[in-house]
Amino acid sequence: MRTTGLYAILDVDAFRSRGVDLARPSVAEQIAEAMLSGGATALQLRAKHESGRDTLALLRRLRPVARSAAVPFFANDRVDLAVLAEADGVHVGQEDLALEDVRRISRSLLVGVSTHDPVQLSIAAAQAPDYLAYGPVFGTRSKERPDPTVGVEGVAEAVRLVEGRPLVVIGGIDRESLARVHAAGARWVAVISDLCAVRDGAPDLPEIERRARAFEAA
Ligand code: TZP
Ligand code: MG
Repeated sequence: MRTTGLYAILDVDAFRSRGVDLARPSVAEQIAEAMLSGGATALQLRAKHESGRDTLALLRRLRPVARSAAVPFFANDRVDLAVLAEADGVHVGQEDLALEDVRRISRSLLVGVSTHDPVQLSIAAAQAPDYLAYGPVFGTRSKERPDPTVGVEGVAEAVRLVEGRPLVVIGGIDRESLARVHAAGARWVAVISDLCAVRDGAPDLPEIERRARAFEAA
């Protein structure tokens, strides 16, 4: 797994709030293709308010898209859905199943763990997940009840703490702030909002690809 560049998160609510319904035929697939054509090194489906059934359907639609691009595909929160959809991995937060329990369910899933302060990060790092996530770096509107922001100083601290383990930073990162995040030592950034390009009620696919490339090339 490449752990640099862009970790693209396709977020159902973020697109819905901009008037785009991912359940419509081929919309989710086209957005994922645009993100991957732009060079994303990982893809996650994030569906915080969909039913398990609808989330699984979306995961199954996106599974072959990520496979064609040879990019690891992650489910969010739900280990059961990750297994059923044959995703490559699952991303779990502090309130989801613990890493050791995810491993009891599946030995082969890649596992990423969200952390929000240096203590959580150190504890998670000691358990050696496939990658660690840290943030929010900046203010974000993509998360309900976000933890306090860590800022670029927090990013630098996280980079020191993880001692070379795969680390993705997240939260309010856009094309404008990217240089500061890189300057703090981060090499892999996860993005929701700044990839949500929508025009006339439809995803602006060339623009999504262009934006993904901007994160990838930086
Ligand atoms: N975890 C910490 S911040 C965040 C998540 C899932 C949301 C990131 O979204 P955005 O729109 O890129 O700020
Ligand atoms: Mg979670």
